[in-house]
Amino acid sequence: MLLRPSVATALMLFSSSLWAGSEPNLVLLDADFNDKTLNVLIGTGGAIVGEPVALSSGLQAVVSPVPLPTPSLRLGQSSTGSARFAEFEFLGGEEVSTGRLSIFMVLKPAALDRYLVNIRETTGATLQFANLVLMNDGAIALSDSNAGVLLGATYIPGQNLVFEFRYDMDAGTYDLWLNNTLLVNDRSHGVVGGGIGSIYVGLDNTTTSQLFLDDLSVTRPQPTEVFADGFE
Ligand SMILES: [Ca+2]
Ligand SMILES: [Ca+2]
Repeated sequence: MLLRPSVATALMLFSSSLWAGSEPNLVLLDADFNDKTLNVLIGTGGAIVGEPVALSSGLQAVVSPVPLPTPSLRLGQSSTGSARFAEFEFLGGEEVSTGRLSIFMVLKPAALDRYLVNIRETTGATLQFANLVLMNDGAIALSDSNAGVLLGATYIPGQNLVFEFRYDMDAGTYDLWLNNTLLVNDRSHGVVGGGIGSIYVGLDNTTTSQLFLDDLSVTRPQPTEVFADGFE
């Protein structure tokens, strides 16, 4: 324990020296919906206010006091026929093409149905950094620019699904965690060039049920976290 203050000081110095000059935003998005008006359609003010930048026409994206412990975003649609999404971007419209990036979210599906999470560039949605599909048989599929796989995990209605995508943009790979279990390690996303700047969370064209989204956050993991691992 006596070493802790000096370690902490070293970490602070390490961190501040590494970031000196550029000082990038460490938190690019933090959407927890806790300060939003309940039971009305979410606004589209963007990351600065923890809101999406756009909602597909016909998507019902309402801030709900239940069923998660704090307010969350309930995604539903009144008719099938189109896949519909809430689109989130990062502070300042930033697109991340180097370093590390963590994308964290909590999903709670109301029933077995088809729910989608797409990770894309800032403007447009052609660079497939990830396509996550919760399928209507409870299976979970993942693809990107490379061929898809069925993950070794399933979901059940009402379950809290804590997903975290951890990208290494320099290596062109990512890890995917679900409820603290590593599902995919160092998978190549296959995208050449470009960067990550948007997250689409939504419902497929056949989906009739609802998906709750909370605690969507995008961060650059701090070098101190990597550094600290060496002392454990
Ligand atoms: Ca919340
Ligand atoms: Ca890894």
